[in-house]
Amino acid sequence: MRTQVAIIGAGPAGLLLGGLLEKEGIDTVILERRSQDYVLGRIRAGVLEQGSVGLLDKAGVGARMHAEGLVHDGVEFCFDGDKHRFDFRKLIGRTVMVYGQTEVTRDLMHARELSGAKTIYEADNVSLHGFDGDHPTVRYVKDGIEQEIVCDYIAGCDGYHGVSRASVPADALQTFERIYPFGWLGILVDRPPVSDELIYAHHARGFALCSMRSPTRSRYYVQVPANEAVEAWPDDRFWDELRRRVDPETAGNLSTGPSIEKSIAPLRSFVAEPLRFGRLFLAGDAAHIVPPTGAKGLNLALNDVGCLADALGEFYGEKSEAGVNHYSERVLKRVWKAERFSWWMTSILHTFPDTDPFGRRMQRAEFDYLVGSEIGARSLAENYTGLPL
Ligand code: FAS
Ligand code: PHB
Repeated sequence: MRTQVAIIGAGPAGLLLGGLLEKEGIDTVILERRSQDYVLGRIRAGVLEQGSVGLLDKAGVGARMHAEGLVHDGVEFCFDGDKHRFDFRKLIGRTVMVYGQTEVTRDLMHARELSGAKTIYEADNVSLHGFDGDHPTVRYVKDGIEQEIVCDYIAGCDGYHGVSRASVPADALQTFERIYPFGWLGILVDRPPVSDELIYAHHARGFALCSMRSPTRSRYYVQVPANEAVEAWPDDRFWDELRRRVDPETAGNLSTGPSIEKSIAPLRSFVAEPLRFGRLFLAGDAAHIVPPTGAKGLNLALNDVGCLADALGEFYGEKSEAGVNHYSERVLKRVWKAERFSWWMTSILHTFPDTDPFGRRMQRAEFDYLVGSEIGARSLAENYTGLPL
């Protein structure tokens, strides 16, 4: 099989890249290890920056998002029971879109099916070859038969545990990592959200987040120890803990019910540098990971492939290599700023086992500063709604 760009991974990064390149008339094949249903079954991100909304519109998949997504003007922080709303629209004239990653993925999959572009699900043993030369190839096994794709470029959109970054010689890559001593236990429940907007809660017992997917479906998280087992958290224990970490009004308004999904996500900050190796590019979680506190993971992934699609469009359209040569440096500048914001949000909102009384006062002072300073609040708003692409 021959294609112009072979994309590894049918998560939001791979699917959006495929959609944007197809719009430019660039031929792609996506190889995905899992089944379509498995990919759709993952419950992950929920908040889109305006830049991400624009990229999904550019790919022609924004209709359902605009019809069903929830535009939010702000978020609330709750610190040991004291609540404060940050009004992004008033502070900097920007908003965010609440629309689950599952729905983004579903819309991208549907558009790709309609375009007729090739996606190979349940592709086993994917391996990358010759990307340090001009004729890279990708091999995989489908239904027990070994296949090969000859291409011009390979886009590694296969997430943190994917094969793409692992295919780069270790001495060609520098990585930066911080692993947090806790995880997020998340549940999905078909009950109305407790609040019109997200509530990020800091409490001595740990962080909690009240989010949503629609007016009838809510998403909640509580911070748990890093090695916690989800089996230790029956629904009743989750609801009791969530009530203890939010303010009394929110606790009293919670509409609880049986969880339809429950899982624990580890938290880490991670960046690989650079993001280009000859004819191989890394994008999305294959390139970087942020703790979900700043709602940046999905948005960074979408921005990466927006840049990569522009670069490849220049290569094929204008025969210019400027974009592909600049991709890594351009993307990493914005990635590191989002890494900083995600680390900062995580640092002020979570309880760390080694935080002493002084450290807890510093966390409270961060909150009090944001509440009392319009400049501080505008900085929060600028980062949360997304720095310029
Ligand atoms: P993905 O991991 O989504 O997709 C990679 C795809 O590549 C997968 O479908 C995988 O099956 C496939 N793949 C892997 N190895 C392969 C191989 N060898 N061959 C072929 N295919 C292969 N972000 C937020 O903003 N907010 C959140 O609340 C949030 N919660 C998260 C919870 C969890 C448990 C995780 C893991 C991440 C969370 N994230 C969150 C971040 C998440 O949304 C990612 O940023 C987003 O999925 C990135 O998309 P991709 O880069 O496409 O990677
Ligand atoms: C979610 O709704 O899943 C969500 C929202 C905001 C975050 C993280 C997760 O910061």
